[in-house]
Amino acid sequence: MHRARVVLQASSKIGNSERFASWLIKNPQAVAMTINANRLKSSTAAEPFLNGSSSAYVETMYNNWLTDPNSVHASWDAFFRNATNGAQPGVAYTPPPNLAPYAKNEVPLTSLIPASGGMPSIASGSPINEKIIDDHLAVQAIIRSYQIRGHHIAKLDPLEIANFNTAEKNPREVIYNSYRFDEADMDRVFKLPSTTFIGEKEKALPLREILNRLEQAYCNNIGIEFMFINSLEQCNWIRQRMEPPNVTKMSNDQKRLILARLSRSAGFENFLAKKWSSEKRFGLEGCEILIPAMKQVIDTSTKLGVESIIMGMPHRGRLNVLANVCRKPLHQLFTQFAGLEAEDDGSGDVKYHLGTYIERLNRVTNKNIRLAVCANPSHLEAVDPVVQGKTRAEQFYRGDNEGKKVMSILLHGDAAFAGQGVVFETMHLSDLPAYTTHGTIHIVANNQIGFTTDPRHSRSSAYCTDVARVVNAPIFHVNSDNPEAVMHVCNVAAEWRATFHKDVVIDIVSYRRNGHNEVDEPMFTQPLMYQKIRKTKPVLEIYADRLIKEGVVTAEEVKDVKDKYEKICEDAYNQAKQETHIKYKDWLDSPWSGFFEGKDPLKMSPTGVVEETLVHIGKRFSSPPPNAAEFEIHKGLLRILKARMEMVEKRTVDWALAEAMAFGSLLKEGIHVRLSGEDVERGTFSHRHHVLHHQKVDKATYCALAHLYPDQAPYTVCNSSLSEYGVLGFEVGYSVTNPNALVLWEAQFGDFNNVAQCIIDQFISSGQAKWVRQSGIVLLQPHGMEGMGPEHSSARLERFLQMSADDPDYMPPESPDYEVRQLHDCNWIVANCSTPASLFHILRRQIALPFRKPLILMTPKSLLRHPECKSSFDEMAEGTTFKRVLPEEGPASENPDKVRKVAFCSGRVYYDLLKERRDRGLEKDIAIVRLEQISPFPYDQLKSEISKYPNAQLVWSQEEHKNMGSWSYVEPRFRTLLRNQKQISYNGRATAASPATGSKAAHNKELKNLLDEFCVL
Ligand SMILES: Cc1ncc(C[n+]2csc(CCOP(=O)(O)OP(=O)(O)O)c2C)c(N)n1
Ligand SMILES: [Mg+2]
Repeated sequence: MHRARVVLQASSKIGNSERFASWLIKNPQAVAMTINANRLKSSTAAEPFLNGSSSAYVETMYNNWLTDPNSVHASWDAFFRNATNGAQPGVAYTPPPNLAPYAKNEVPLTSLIPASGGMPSIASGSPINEKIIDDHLAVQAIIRSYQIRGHHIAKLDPLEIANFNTAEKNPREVIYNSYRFDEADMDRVFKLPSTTFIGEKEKALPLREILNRLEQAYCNNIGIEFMFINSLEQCNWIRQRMEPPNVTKMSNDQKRLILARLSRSAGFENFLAKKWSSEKRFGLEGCEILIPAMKQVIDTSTKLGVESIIMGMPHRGRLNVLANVCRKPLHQLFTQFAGLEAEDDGSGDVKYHLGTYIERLNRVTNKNIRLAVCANPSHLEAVDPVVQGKTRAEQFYRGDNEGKKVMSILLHGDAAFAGQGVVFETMHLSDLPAYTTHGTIHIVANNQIGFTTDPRHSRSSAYCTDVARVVNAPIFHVNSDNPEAVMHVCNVAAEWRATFHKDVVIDIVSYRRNGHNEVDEPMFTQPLMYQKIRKTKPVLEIYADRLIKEGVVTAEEVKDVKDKYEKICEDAYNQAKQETHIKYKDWLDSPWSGFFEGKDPLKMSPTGVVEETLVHIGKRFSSPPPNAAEFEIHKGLLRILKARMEMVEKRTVDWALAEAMAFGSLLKEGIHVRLSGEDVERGTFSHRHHVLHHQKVDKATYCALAHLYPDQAPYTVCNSSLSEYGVLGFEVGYSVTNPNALVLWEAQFGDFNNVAQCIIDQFISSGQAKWVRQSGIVLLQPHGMEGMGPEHSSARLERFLQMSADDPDYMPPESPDYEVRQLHDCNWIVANCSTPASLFHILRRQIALPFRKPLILMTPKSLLRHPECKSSFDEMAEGTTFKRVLPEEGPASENPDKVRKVAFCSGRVYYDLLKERRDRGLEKDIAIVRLEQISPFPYDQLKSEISKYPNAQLVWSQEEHKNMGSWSYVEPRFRTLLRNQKQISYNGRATAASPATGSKAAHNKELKNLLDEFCVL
């Protein structure tokens, strides 16, 4: 393949600070050019940067020409023919035989001929100097190279210590590859390709100007990564906003606004430092520009129609964001430093984890805006999916299907953004139909350090933002010391989100002036960096000086703004001193207006429903789509639907039907239901089948539960990405947005909840206690020892029970509202139901409660098809309720005095016990009592069960190993209940390290032992 190539004889080391043009002509070797003698044979590999459209274009043409010379334009045909025939440099080209107009982006070679300047002139029919083609291609390639790699040499780091691009020794050299032009070339005019906007209205520019403009756009204080985006429209959109000269120029008013915001941002940190010098606050010093940046994103987004913004952020600068972005009353913030007791319930959280919700007028746009910062745990980035779920939910309830009114902003630290896997999981939700929030603006407060660790030890990627590349998000790196560049990038990011509804990243490259927190000594570990920081002026000073020099503000004005804010802080400080208590409620991020008002906090609505409703839902759920004639369903499914219909006719339900009836009846009552998780539409165990697929037409589906009643609430059932941490976090966020929804996450197998442990511990178990924020989320956790090996048997019931906050030594006094009172006081509900009716009621009870509590529900696998695991409509009809305890109802209950053993159990083991007792003819001797709800512990109902059987020994039967399952939770509570008058013993597997054996034989043996022991009287 012939490739025109100009080779630099020797390369030289070029300093980053040198301007391209001056560097070029300063370098004596640059003018020494030779034409590659072997140009016909030069390989593609030897020209790594020539992978742009121009070189590819010539290559493709050449290859086409090789197979069919008529397939290329006649001028290229002539050129390739001459060149391959060994024409000397500059004579291979002959002008085209006709003068047909050139297509867009096609280069008329004659236009490249310089009017003068030592280049050979061309007369019609004479060969053209090949250098003209070479140079033209070189210019195109250089433009493209700037677009791809300009960020490598952009001046992004205010400290000038970063080495963002470790892969390339001399990135500038890579941008130009081996191309060099001499001084005379600099004034030659080159046609600009359609993929650049540096010319604005100009179609051609002198080379010098081309290079200067590219330098300005790509190598100044903004570095853009976007050329990996596989949409030409989107790439052009970015080029259009970043390439024209002076795009970052601001008006004087805008400059003054930036300065004022910067002054507040810095003033806030200074004030805290002054008043509470040794208190941890994770100050923003070094990245104060974050506040004006966020405000700019919000201003532009509001202008573009956004009305509500949900934010998630880590510790760094959080108080500043609450004060200056959300305008949280300053005195409320300052009371957090005062060590006051709380007025309301809960255990609270440290000040830099608290959330807030505020509705206010945006003064710049004069529009009302709602801002929420989600409360978060210390676990960095864990809040990301929660914010997304909350955003999605708000969009859903507003009918904002394109994300035009509600959006999210996620803030990140550089180390956490690169290090935490949940960032990746959250990014991958960004474009999924049931999870997208239509674009998130990510802002990285990149202080180039994580606690005490340098980037070179904390990530393997060049930038901390590389994770965003997987979703084709453009990434804008920007030097925090150039506030106007930062604001420009913020505007572009907000516009990008509003235009394409896709994620975008702003990486504010800054530094951390103090230690990780205010009591840390950074010189222990980063001595050189901190020597540099000590010599670096704060950005406020840099920018104020610049604006004073430009005559935009006076020094007095700068001082005035600063003093005024200090006075505001001082007044708030004095006001805070008057406070005697703090209120956790002041920090709620998701208020449920109208939900609690006027409700009896201990009154539950009924959960039973009229039979007509059960029949209606049952029939719809068991029927093919109304257009069944055209909608071809899989034959196996037709059989399942038929079996369902038979159950409805017999007034019975299995697990799947009971679940559908719970959902359907709630939908009828106007409660939105959302079921999310891996493969939930069909169900891991192929039992659910909520979405029927047309066997012949792609994407043609039918969901009966979405079409039960004309005025029902919407039903969402969605297969998620293969993520637990991310997706469960998302659903938690969704669930806290509106109490009138049943939001469920199903684990594929219960043990996969391990991967979401952070969400379970930090948000679900403790969310209300820390942040007064309730959630009624339901976790469906397939659980059961069925010989499937260690990883598909246990949902780790014991862990959930261990985190239940009820005191094992305290039995609440009996009262008529015992159940609801216990539920009110608990942190969550843990249950292992054994009947479809229990499932039906417990799901409905989530909504019947006058408050919201998370429900952790162990769900069955083999019971889904167990002939005995059925319930009658009678157990779900009007007037029926959830039974926390299912008493013995067989022969043993008729002669309780004769009963010699009462086995308490929960979940599927009941059916094993039942069979064994029947097989051994012990139905009069052993009573089996089921705990359908394990926590809160149903003391009241168990008490009456125990007293029913005065002569019986008591055992707790479980299929899990002794150090797992419910035993360690129920044992001390039974002890409290029995008051040492009686003992309860353990019947079950021995202790183990692994949740279940991998050997079927060992499994069967263990089960046999368990059942043998159960039958010992
Ligand atoms: C998941 C998790 N791991 C570790 C920590 C402990 N930790 C708190 S801040 C921090 C450094 C964070 O660095 P970076 O993300 O760059 O934010 P910065 O503090 O620099 O703003 C670490 C390791 C944590 N809070 N969460
Ligand atoms: Mg950092």
